[in-house]
Amino acid sequence: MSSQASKDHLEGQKPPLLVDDHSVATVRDSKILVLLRGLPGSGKTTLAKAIEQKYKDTSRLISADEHQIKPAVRSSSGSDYSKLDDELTTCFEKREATLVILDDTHHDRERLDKLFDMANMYHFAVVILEPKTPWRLDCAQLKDRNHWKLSLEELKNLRPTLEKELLPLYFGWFLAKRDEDGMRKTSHEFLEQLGNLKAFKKRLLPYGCEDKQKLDLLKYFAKSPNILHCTAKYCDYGKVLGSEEYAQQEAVKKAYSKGYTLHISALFATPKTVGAQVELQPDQLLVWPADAEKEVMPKDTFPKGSRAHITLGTAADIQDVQTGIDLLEFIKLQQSGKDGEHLGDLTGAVAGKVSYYDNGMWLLNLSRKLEVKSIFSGYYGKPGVSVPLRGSKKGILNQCQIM
Ligand code: 2AM
Repeated sequence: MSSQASKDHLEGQKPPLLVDDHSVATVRDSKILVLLRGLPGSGKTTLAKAIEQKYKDTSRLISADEHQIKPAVRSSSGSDYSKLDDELTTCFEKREATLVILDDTHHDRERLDKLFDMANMYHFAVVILEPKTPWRLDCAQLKDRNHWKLSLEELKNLRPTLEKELLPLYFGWFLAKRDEDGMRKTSHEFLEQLGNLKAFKKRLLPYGCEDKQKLDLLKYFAKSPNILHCTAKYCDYGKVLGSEEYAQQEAVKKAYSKGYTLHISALFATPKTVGAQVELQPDQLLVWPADAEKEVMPKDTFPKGSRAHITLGTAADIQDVQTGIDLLEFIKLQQSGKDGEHLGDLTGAVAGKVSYYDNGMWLLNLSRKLEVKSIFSGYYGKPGVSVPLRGSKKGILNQCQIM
């Protein structure tokens, strides 16, 4: 290999958030917790320091080594971590950094669960990075490389906990903080203007309200995802058939931690969900699963990417997954030649044509597409514990008021 080719090869092994300008700009606008993961001596610290250097002004590197936490099977959930966790909590609470990098083996599931909980609580998206060094799983080499002087035996004990990839609840594009705030405002504006539309006020029955009542759509859609995102592949931590294969795809590996701009062409509201339609670009379609549409509507045929959306809110007792199903219902009607009835126009940030499709289905075709920055990553969280949502059941009380 020529020296240039070898340099290119090494650059190609670095995660996008380190080498790709658009990704760097997106990370700067996001709140991200980077977890380095791997055996001692595998190259985590080198990678962690490179990321810290790249984001000097906005990052904070916290290292288990500096807290004298020796990597060992089942040692990680004990009190060794109390000082590190204090540092991490202070960093989150005092907003000391928008990119927090944790350098540790991260081999212990219990420890990871605790970190995922903390990331959720402070609205940080999680990115898990592993060094790509050729010796990362080679215990014989690692024995001489790790500064903890772990024996071959100790390394071999740790290895099984780290050689299997950690699969998320789902992979997807997570909106950068600044664009997420903007998107939430846009969603409020849409619901407010839609709720005030004369035509909407005349068609309240599907929303469980009588005519002459006022429906507060912001209260009706009180639940909203913790971090707005466009799901690419739902894995349920590996329980969903094909999720391991998905994670192994070269395109998915390349996309992980990369910044993407999502194009939003329409907003929609149904009695169950409110969402944004995402028009996936060719590079985004590379990580879109071939069966994403069939997964929820097996009998119908849609162009690849039709289900791509951002859930903005859901009504009481409705699961997020419903938003993509609702979007496909609109597309199905459009495919059958029913384009909806043009019943009004919205203005300002949500300028566009409003169409009504029966059964309380409203679609706003935006005059100007919205563009939001996002990072492709996974949502991890604790298995068996539902994803934290903003809003609560209480929020949907009094959703209808007599005018
Ligand atoms: P969403 O993408 O429509 O918001 C956790 O449930 C997340 O995974 C949600 O964001 C959810 O919906 C998404 N998701 C995608 N497919 C799913 C499925 N088959 N079951 C549950 N959730 C799914």
